[in-house]
Amino acid sequence: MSVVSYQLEGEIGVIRVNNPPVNALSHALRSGIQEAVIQAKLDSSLAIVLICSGRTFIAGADISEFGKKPQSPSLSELLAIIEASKKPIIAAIHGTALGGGLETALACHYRCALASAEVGLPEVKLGLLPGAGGTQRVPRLTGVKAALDLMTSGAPISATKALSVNLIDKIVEGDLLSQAIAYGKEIIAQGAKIKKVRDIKVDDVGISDEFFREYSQQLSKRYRGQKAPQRILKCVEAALSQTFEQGLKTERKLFVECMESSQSAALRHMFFAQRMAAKIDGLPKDTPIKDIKKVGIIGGGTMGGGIAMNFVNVGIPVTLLEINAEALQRGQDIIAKNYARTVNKGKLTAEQASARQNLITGTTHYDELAEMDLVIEAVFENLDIKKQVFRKLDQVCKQGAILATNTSYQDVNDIAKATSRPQDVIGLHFFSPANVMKLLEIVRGDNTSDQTLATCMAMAKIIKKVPVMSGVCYGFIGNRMLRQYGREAQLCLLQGASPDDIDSVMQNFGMAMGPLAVGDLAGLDIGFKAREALTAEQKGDVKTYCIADALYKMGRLGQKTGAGYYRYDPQTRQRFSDPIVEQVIEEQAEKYSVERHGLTEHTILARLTFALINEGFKILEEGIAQRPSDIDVVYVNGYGFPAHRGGPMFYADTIGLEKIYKTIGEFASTYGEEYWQPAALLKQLVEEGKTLTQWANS
Ligand code: T1G
Repeated sequence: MSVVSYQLEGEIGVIRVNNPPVNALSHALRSGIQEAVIQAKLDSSLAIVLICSGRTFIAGADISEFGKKPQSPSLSELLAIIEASKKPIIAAIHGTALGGGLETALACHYRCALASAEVGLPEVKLGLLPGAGGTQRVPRLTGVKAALDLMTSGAPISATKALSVNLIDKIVEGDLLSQAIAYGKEIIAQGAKIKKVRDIKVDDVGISDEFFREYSQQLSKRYRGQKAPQRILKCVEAALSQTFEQGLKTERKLFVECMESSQSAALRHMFFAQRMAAKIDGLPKDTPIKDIKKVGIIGGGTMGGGIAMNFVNVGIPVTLLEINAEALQRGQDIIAKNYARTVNKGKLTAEQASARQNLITGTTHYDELAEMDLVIEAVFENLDIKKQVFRKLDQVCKQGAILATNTSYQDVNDIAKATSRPQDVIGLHFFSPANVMKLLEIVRGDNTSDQTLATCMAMAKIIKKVPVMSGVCYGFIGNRMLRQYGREAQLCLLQGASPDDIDSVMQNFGMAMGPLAVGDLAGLDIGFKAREALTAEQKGDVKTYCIADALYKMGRLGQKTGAGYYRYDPQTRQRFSDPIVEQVIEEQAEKYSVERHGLTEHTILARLTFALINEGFKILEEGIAQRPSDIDVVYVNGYGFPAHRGGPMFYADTIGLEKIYKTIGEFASTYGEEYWQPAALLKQLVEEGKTLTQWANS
């Protein structure tokens, strides 16, 4: 089936694109449009409409073609042909005209769109820049600042907003094709003028070198370490200082730099990894999915309240259960405070916030959960308490209700055994703050049914979460790996580094926050209590957490007490190194006869990241994660790992498995073999000379 068709409708030639699912600009699509434009040139048409079937106008270049041998016509070649047409071409936009899709519309002479349509240039999210004239055409229509905001944010804008900045010429209602044809006839009646965006001069009023310098500084702060945003800025500067053709050449040069960068390879990897994570190997495509119309949540603490918000935000009513009226009120107050914050930021109106809160019914009676389709337990992180809750749920909930635990660590199989319906039991591990963090670890128990699993994967998308399936182990995927990363942070402290040494290394690497600052944010009591629940064997070498334990016992719980690994300004919450902490570290090192030596940044980075990666290999060996890219999705969406490094496992291939394996061997001899045992899979791939990506695709 051809992805492009052409037919004459009166005096209007109609080019129809049909390349599901998003009309991405594959080679076939580019060739098809080229042929159609040439055909229209020769027939009796007086104007041409370019329209797409399916759910959206062209949503961009075909990302899956990147990195492969380019095939003519390139997108730029095609857009030059469109723009050179002697007959006006009208782009008829619906859905989301993104990236190369919007650039195609901008090469047309007119643009109309449904009011529901959106347009955007998300290339920056892939470590790229609009490489088919977008950096040169957009400023000519919108002006410099609006163009930079559009291209460096990568966020789509509504048709109304697009009209206001001249990206589209007309908003139409009803049937897009007939409206676009009518618009074409209007244009013909007005002389069928050819309006080329390239002929417009950029409005540079108020745009100085200082403007670009300041904008560049803002971009450096917002996109720490990323190169594409700065290159977009350079392209827009060229749109002011160079001719259109020269500007296209500048854009091309900088686009190729982006395309060839490891940052773009990593971000493109993350684009597909996130979509792949939603696919469960071996789960039949026709697995029936249950309707989730009513949700019960047990526990109105920070987590329970945040979880509840995810559902009412998409219109699903929630029954929130607490042990007594006071606790319930506290839970509802947490939710109210969260919404008030969102309203203050202007992201919601007060009416919207209140409509959502009105979808939450509080109760202290389990019987009220009898008709729930899904119940999520978010009580204290204690296995016995959780088992009691599930025994109760087993008694009151209707047959077929999905019973989920939000546990971070406990064994989902043990919890399932507390019920008579283990097939309906699953883990839904949200990340705090649950109404903000995108990641949702979906923990499949030994007896979790395909239907329960498929329903939760689908539900995740409805509540706008990024789902990753995990098997059952201590800490699932994210927290299990985090323990190794945290362990090395603690041992680096004991062996010679300061909190700031470690956190600056990891922040310069691109982590949102360093591990010790994260500890202070979460509260050192959380970690201490989690360690208290461990067996001696699970705890490992007692000196590992001696500093964290000492600070906890001093009442230094982190930001909440004004001091932890750092001291915090009570007003600004700015953190400062604290000599008391240095003293605690020295005392603990002496207590455990550990000689402290300065650690290089390279050593700190290698110890923390390779500990993370090595555990990731073990998780893959055990089948806890389906594929390496799932682990990357967990770390980028749940732990602030820089997306432009592709997640820990993609990063491992970037570093090279042999180098990691050898370094782990060196760490074993320097720091002891207790923690530095290379994963068998890592050893195997090094011996086979394979990358992790090759292994995953084999
Ligand atoms: N290329 C190839 N495949 C794509 C694709 C693309 N651009 N966009 C989506 N897909 C696939 C996706 O992998 C999934 O496949 C299916 O379509 C549905 O996607 C020269 C260089 C359009 C908002 O960055 O933002 O143009 O998993 O699950 O949630 O300047 O897809 O079903 O096999 O995301 O409804 C710029 C990326 C490219 C847009 C729809 N464009 N796509 O969201 O569906 S670079 C983008 C999206 C470029 C030019 C530059 C979203 C969507 P599968 P989905 P959705």
